[in-house]
Amino acid sequence: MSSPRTVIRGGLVVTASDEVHADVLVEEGRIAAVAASDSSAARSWTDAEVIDATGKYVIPGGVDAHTHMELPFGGTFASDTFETGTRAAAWGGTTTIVDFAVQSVGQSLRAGLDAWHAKADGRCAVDYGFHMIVSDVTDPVLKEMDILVEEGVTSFKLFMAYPGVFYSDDGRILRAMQRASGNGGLIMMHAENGIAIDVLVQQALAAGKTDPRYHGEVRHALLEAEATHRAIQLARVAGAPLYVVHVSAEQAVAELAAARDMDLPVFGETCPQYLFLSTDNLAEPDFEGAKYVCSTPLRPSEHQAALWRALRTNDLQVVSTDHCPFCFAGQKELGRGDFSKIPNGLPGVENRMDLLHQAVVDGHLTRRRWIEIACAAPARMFGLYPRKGTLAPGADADVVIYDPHAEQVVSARTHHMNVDYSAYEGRRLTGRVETVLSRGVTVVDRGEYTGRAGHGHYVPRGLSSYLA
Ligand code: DUC
Ligand code: ZN
Ligand code: ZN
Repeated sequence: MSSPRTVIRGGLVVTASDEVHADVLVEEGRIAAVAASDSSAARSWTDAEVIDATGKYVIPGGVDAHTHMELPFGGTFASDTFETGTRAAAWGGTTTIVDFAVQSVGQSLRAGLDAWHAKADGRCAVDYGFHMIVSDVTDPVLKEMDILVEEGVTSFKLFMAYPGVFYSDDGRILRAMQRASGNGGLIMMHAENGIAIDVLVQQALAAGKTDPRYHGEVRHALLEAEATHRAIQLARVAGAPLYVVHVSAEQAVAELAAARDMDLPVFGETCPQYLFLSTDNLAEPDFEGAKYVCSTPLRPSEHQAALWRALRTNDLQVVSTDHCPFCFAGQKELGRGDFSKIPNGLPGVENRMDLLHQAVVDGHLTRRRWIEIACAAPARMFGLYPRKGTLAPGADADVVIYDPHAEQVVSARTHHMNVDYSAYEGRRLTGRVETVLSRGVTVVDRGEYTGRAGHGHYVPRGLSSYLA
C-alpha cells in the first residue's frame, strides 16, 4: 500500500506547464524528484517500490474547489457525507476538495466553521480545506473574517440569490468585499438576481408551470449576467478581487471577459454540468428533469461554446463540480408539483477529471489545459499551490496514474457517490483513473479502493496566488 520510497516509472508526466516522459520519486509523502525516464538520476532510484505507468499519464491529483458534503438545503441534506464524498473523489482522481462551511443567519462564522470541522474530522479519504459561506454580514462577522483568513480559511462565498436563506443585499456584499480587500481574502459570488428570480418563480407557479424545466426558465440567463455585472462593479468600488462561482450563461461569461479586458482581478469557474448537460435534460419527462435542477441552472446547449472558449482563453480559470447530490427518491421528489421545492444540486465529484479528459479527446482542451483548470489553477486560486496541483519536488505526492485509452460507461450502478442516479448515466468516456496516491499513500490501486476514512487531513490555505 504505502512505502517510504516509491517510484512511478515510464509514464507521460503531464502538469499545467509540461509534458515529459519522466519517472517520479516519492519519499515520505512528498514528491522528491522528477527526472527523465532515460536519465542516470532516474536509473539510480533502485531501492524503491515501483509503480509501472508505461503507456499512462502521470498527473497531479485533482483539486475540486467547490463541494457541498452534507449541505442542509430545502429541508434536507446533500446525500454525500465527508466520508462517502471524499472516497468518491479519490475514485475519480481528486485528492483535495475545498468544501463550504456554512454560517447560518444569527450564527458566528466560528460556530459554522466548527460545525463543518466536526462533520469532516477523521472521516475524509483525501485532503480537504474550507471556504466560508457568509449568510449574515454584521460588524462582528466582518472582524471574524480577518481571523479566519489568518487561520487558513481565505475565501468567503456570498449569495445574490436565495432571499431569506443565504442572500446578502448589495450593502452587505459591499462591506464584505471592503473587508476582503483589507485582509487578503477572496470573495466568491453566487451571481444570480434572487429577488427578481423569486418574482418569476411565484408567477410561474401561479400559472401552473410546476415542472422542473421551469426552474431553468425563471432563473433567466440575463439575471445571472446582471448579477455578475453588479458583483464586478461592487468589487471595483471596494477595491477587492472577485471569483464568480458556477458560471453557466454566455452573457455572464461576457461580463467576466469585459472585466478581465480591463485588467480587473476578476475570476470565474464553471462546472462540468454546464459543459456537458443542458435544458434538454431539465425537460426530461416523468419528473426526471429534477435530477438536473441546480443553481445557476443548466442552459440551452448554445451556451456551451462560450464556456469552452472562455476556458481556452483563460476568461474562466477553474472547473469545479459544485458537487451537491440529492437522491431522486425522497429528496428530488420533494419538488413534485412545485419545481421550487426541488433541492438544488448535482452529483459530480467523481466524474470531473474523466469528463474533462473527454474534453481533451474531443478537442476542446489541450492536455496541459486539462491539468491547469482541474488541478493547478484551483490550487493557486485558493492558496494551496505548489503543495497541491502540480508534480514538483516538495509538493505533496498526490498523484494519479491515468489510463488515457481505457473506455468506461458512467453509471449510478458503478459509481461511488452516495446518490441513486448519475447525471451522466450511460455516457461513454475515453480515459479512466487507474491508481491514486494521496500524500504518497495508495488510495486507489488499479480499480481497488485501498484508502481509509481519516487518511485525509485538513489543509489550512494561504492567500490566493492570483492576487500576489
Ligand atoms: N447551487 C446548487 O445547485 N446547490 C447548492 C447551492 C448552490 O448555490
Ligand atoms: Zn452557488
Ligand atoms: Zn455551490
